Amino acid sequence: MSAPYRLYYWPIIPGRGEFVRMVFEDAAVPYEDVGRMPESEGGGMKAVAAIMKGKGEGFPVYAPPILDHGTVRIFQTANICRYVAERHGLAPEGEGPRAQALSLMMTVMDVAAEAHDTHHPVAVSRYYEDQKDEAKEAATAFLTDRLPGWLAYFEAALQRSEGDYLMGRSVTYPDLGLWHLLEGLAFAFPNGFARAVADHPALQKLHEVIPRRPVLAGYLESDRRMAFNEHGVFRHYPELDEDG
Ligand SMILES: N[C@@H](CCC(=O)N[C@@H](CS)C(=O)NCC(=O)O)C(=O)O
Repeated sequence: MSAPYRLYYWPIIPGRGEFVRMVFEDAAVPYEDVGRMPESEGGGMKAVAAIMKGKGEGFPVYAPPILDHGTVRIFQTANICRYVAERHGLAPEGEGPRAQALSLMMTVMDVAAEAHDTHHPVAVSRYYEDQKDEAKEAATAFLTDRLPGWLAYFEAALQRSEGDYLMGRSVTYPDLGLWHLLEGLAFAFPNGFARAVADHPALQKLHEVIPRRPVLAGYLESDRRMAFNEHGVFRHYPELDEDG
């Protein structure tokens, strides 16, 4: 029997951990969500904190999400998604396409990081309430100057693909990541996102079809899927949205 997958991520937010869950869930691969397990079973926040920032035994990892798989311990969201997807049929075949898929996933995570920084433009270590004015400025710049370009890029990537998905006719992990990114942006900036995505038919189609995938649909409708909230990467502060 192969070693279990153990995902370490904060239990109270979907956050970056959700990009990894999307891959496990779509591939119907069992995994232990350690941060969401009881402390009595070795889970919870403490278990996550115990191995981050180079603590704990073995390969030093920095920030969650972190994945343990037997003797393999890795971090960085895009890299974890790649690792799982390549083992479970959600990555393209061949070295070149696999490297391209990783480029796409890393770009998804770049946009997620910029979306996060709209509510924490001064310092991640300080409260949103202490940087609200700067956050408004950053969110306006993100929605005006940055988001249109990111979405136009992904639209072009989908249009140029030989199929309906980023890497061709089959869903691969960057499609799942892009879908979750679109969900997060729609939650955080309902007005700004609706305007930005309006003239991007391929993105709209991807946004519609991914949640219809039979296995994934079961997860998305279940209470295992955590709702977005005001602690995670994507936060809805109405005052930061367009016309907010
Ligand atoms: N580039 C990393 C960023 C990881 C990250 O920022 N993780 C957050 C949670 S989403 C965290 O807990 N960071 C702790 C810290 O930086 O101190 C990735 O994509 O995984």
